[in-house]
Formats: sequence, structure tokens, C-alpha cells
Amino acid sequence: MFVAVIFAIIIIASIIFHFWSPWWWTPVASNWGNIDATIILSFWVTGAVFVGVCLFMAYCVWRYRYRPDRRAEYEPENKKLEWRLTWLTSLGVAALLAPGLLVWNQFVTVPKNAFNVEVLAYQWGWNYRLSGEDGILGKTDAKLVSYENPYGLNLNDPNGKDDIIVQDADLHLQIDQPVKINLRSLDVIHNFYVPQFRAKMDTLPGIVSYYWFTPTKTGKYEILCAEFCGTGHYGMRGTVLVDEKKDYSNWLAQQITFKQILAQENMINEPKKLVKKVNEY
Ligand SMILES: [Cu+2]
Repeated sequence: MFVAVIFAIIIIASIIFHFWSPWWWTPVASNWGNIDATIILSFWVTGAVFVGVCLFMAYCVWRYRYRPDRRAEYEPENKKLEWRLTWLTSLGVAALLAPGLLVWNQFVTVPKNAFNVEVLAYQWGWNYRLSGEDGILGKTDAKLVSYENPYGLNLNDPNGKDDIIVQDADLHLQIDQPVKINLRSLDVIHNFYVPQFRAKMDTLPGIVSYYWFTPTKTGKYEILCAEFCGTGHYGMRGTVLVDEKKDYSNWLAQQITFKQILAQENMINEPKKLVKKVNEY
């Protein structure tokens, strides 16, 4: 009886903790309310299984407690029970997986009007590049990455010339403007995560991974690296600011294009010189 009561207390305490927990989600600040819906559904499915299994165990402990006059029955197989359990488990797993797959499909199906932002992760920080007037990010190659060309930009790609290299520590985004986040890494695996946007994904060296979202609330949000990436991982933070259109335009006007950077370095007419330097490096 004592053990059965402990099971009951575990169930009640878990449910109370779930609803009264002080560590709950921040309010969502993007279009991905669906992500929350899938997590809540997972809580319902796993919660129901947890309560069901614990109650069943409590019942069994009490019902089949030791009595000197009773003997256990030997039943190594029960086809009917196994069949039922198989179906019930399959149903539960499908309920957990299916909504997630639907939302994932939306998460990586980028709308045509999305603004291209590149996030370049490194040990231990974040760099940003925005597509210029043409809306296209210039080509990059991991082989071109060097001290002079930290983004590994392809100097022969005309689409890259108007790209905006963000000199600021912070990334700004415009409210209600869908953005495609293109993720790259200079060294190891990182993960670009802003909890309020309910969006995160690994950054992989040599590959561009991506997702999209629309910021729906102005404000200042913290970027966290959500993949252990070395001794400085804890400090790999950043800030993203979601601005009204006017504030965003003001900020954008202060940023400079890749072309301007090249001009500053007096290499605009001599891309070959830079490429040579890169190769030497
Ligand atoms: Cu990291």
C-alpha cells in the first residue's frame, strides 16, 4: 500500500510541477506558435502515458500484493494483449511524430518574399551578412576563408558586391518581414537559437543550413549558441533587435556593403590580388 501511495504522490507532484513551474516559455515573438502547439501536444501524449503507466503500476502493486495463499500464474505470452499494446504504442508514436513533420515542412519551406540573412558562427561569436538590393547573397566557399576574407566570399560573384557586411555586434531585423536565416560555421558545429522566435538550427562547417521566420514583436532578444562548441560556448551570445520599419532603415543606412569594404582596402579593382593573398594564406 505504501509503494502504491508513493506512485500516486509522484503523479500528483509531477502534474503540479508542470503547471506551476516557474521555468516556463518566454512569450512567442514570431510566427511559430505552431512549434509551441506541437510541444504542448507532446506533453499531452507523454503526460497521459506517464499518468496511465504510473496508475497501472500503483494498482498492480496493491492488487497483487503478497498473500501466503496465492501463487503467481505463469503466462509467458498473451497475443491479444501484445496486439493491443502494439497498436496503442503505434498510435501514440504517430501522434507525436505527425504534427512535428507537418510543422517542420513549414519551417524549411521559405516564402518567396523572405529577406536573406546570413549568420556566420565561429568560436565564439556571430557575424552577419545581409543580401543587398538584389536580394541575393553572394556565393561563398569555405576554401576562400582567410584572415582578409573571413566570410569566404567569392569575389567574382557580382551578386556579392552589394551584400551588407554587418559591422555592428547586434543583428537588426524588421518587424513583420519574413527572413530566411542562412547558417554557416567557420569551425565547428554551433546552433543559432533565439528562444522567443521558437527557431533554432545547427550551423555546420562547409554547409549552408537554413530556416525562416517572421518576427512579430519589436524588442531586444538574446541569441544563444545551443550546441556545445568548446570552452567559450557559454559566452557565445549575441543580440537581435526587432525594429519598426523606420528604425530598421536608419540602422541599415549605417551599414556598409562588401563593395565599400573592398574599396576601403583599395582592392576593388584588384580582386585578383586579394584572391592571390587568400591562396597564399
Ligand atoms: Cu557555438
